Amino acid sequence: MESNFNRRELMGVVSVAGFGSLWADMFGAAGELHAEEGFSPLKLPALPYPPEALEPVIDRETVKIHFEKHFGGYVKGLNTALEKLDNARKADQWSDVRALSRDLSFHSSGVILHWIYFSSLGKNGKKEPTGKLLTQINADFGSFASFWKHFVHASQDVEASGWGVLAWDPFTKRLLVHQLEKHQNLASPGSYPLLVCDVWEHAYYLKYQNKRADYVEAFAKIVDWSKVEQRFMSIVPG
Ligand code: MN3
Repeated sequence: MESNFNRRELMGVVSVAGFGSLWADMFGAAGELHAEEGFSPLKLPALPYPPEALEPVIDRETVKIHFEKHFGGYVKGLNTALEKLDNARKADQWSDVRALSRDLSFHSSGVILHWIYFSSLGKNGKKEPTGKLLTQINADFGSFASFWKHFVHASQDVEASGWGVLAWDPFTKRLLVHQLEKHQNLASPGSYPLLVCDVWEHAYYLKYQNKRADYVEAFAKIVDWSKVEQRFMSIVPG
């Protein structure tokens, strides 16, 4: 069953229930990474709103460069890593397996996080969670206000480049706030990101320069909690 090998391999890195639908949402039918023969690369999906839609919190230019060049770069990097691993298997040549495994983790995590980031934002979205997600937030953090402080401080305080993440951990069955370094370090295996705040400088530097804290504070204005709730309900049924 050569035809889905790369997809299975990738899903092994990121898989929990629900990632399948995220992947289909992002890449559609092209998310089946292999055609019958040979390697079929993923294509950058479309930005789900015009690039100026998040102004004034995030300027048009930043959204455009971030989505097309940076997110696009991770899609390209993921394709390269998958293709090189494909070639390594065919040639039975394993001298680069450590570097390629690192590239696979870095770029696949970058792709998933960027899609969750861009598809969770909108200026006129739902400003706070309700329903089952709110109940879970209250159970795990005490209150929405207490959770949000934790998320903001974790995001502001990432060392160098990374992310603040609200994630569902299917093993402990609770919500966690993670502070990811780069895209993949300090995560819990199998935890599913629900809401992410990108604090790489490319996400805010044109408008906020070195004031990361101001960007993270303003981020609250563009989170669309209906998107976060949809994601939560898709992975925690019932
Ligand atoms: Mn980014």
